[in-house]
Amino acid sequence: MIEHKRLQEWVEEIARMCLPDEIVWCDGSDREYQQMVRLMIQTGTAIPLNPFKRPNSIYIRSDPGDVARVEDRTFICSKSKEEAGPTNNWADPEEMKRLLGGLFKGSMKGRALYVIPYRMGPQGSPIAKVGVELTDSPYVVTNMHVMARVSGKVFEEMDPEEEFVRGLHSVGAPLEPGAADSAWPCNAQHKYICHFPETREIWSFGSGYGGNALLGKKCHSLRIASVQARDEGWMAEHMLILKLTNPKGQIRYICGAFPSACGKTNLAMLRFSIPGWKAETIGDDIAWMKFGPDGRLYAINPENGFFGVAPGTSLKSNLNALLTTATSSIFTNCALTPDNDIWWEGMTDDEPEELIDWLRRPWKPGCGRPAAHPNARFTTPARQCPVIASDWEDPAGVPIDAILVGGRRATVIPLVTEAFDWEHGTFLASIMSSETTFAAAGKVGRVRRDPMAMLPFCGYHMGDYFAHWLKIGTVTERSKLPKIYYVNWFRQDSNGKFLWPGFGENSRVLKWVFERCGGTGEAVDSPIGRLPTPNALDMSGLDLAPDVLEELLSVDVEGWLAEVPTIREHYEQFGNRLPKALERQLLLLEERLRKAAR
Ligand code: OXD
Ligand code: MN
Repeated sequence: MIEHKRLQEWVEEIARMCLPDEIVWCDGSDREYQQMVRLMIQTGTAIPLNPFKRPNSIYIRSDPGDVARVEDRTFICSKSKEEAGPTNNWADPEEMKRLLGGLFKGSMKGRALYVIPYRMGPQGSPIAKVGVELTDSPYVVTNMHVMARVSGKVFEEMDPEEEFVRGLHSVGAPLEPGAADSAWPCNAQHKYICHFPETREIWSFGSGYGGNALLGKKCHSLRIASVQARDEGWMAEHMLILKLTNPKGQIRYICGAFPSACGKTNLAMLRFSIPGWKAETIGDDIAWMKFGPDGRLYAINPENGFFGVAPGTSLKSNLNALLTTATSSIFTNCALTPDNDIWWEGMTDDEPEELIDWLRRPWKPGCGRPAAHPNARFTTPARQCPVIASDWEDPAGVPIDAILVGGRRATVIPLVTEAFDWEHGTFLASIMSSETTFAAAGKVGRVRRDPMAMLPFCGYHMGDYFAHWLKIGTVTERSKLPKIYYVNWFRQDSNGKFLWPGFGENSRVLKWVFERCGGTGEAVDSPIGRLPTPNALDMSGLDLAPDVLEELLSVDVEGWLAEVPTIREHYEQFGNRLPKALERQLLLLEERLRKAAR
């Protein structure tokens, strides 16, 4: 038990509601992790993988009705609907607590209540924050061990008066005495992922999967933290953090905001294709940034591991992720090989001759079904990544030189565009769009505007969030702000073929960004921002037809003009909370495009 009165009172209060058989205070030790693994093996939740192929690793299949984040069941329960804004589902906090109180009542019967104290961020970091998740799921305990820094000591290290985020989670499947448990207990019919931003609370019911259940991740580090960041003058963003070193040994740090399953983990672990350059990983999903004493923005990765989308992770797309997951990892909804290892679509060039698919059915190549669920995941410790940067746990964070934003767009958006300044960059980030993926339940492949890749993760009114970004741009000297770039690796030709090779070749864009940050790197003004001049990208060793590069770096004036009314429509939803500066940016863009069209 942790000696902290407010924490103890809260745990007792929740236990009176949920009626668990026992309360287990977690310490984050390896012994505890192994205990949870043994428990999951006993209950049929987990299968140990072949220790000669995948040491210390387990395989888990979820319920088919519980495979992704559920955005339509995710609520921001701020005091007023206005505060949650038009992009969030809102529910009155008192009514939601009443409704959830009914569901949580007795929901942990027959199970243990695990108290998971954790810190998001490195020890001793002024940017880090503490949280506690109460859960009845051993799967959540093991995943939280990997993804957060779980330890009772986090309370010793913090000021007793300091606030901590309180997360409550139940799979919503009480066990009657003597009843057999299911391999993946959940309550697929009654999922609620609820956030109470004013009181820094999260109540999640019914789902055991990923971002719905590992509350330190999306719920705490993005939805609640975005509100804390607004209140305290910092930034909580859905961004990877990458460290780049050039052949002279100069270092730059870059963040990147991309929607779910758009290659953030691949970019975060990319292998530079230009000799002499080095890319190293700081984080693959979330960045918390605060101003340092020198007026620059410093970022930490609040997480401790990677919860990556498995399908498509291959030698070509992400060798480093494969190496990271070679041991001590959790695999969910992948396929199982006859020798008890895992496989997923794209992992190897040749498909295995037989597998057991994620739904426990025999699988053969050509059977017409994917063997792994498209949102199958690996949970793996960041420290195992062969290219983790030596300073990834620097408590001070790393100074950010550039921010990339972008989505998955087949048309219109060029390979890379540099914003004229922070305000223009905020504008570009606020209109970024992407085709939807399997990371969230719902229709796949639809283009939606996903500002700053935060559409599912911003814990308050998106118009105010834009205003917060603009305010950040006024706090320090312009020269100290990161430069902002709008990128698109996913442009296609008329036959649906990708124009840009992507993956490691994205280094060519990163090199240009690096050079621009140092005052070199050629660029030319265009109506949408600054584009690399024809020779500015280092294309040595890459066989790309000059007309393809030209197309990738051209401004589709007609296409952009056609976007303007849709941007206006996107902006209209924010009403009078849309900052005037962004309205002005849209008018300026339209004016520049019309001039270019003449
Ligand atoms: C994730 C997501 O899991 O964005 O990182 O869905
Ligand atoms: Mn993400």
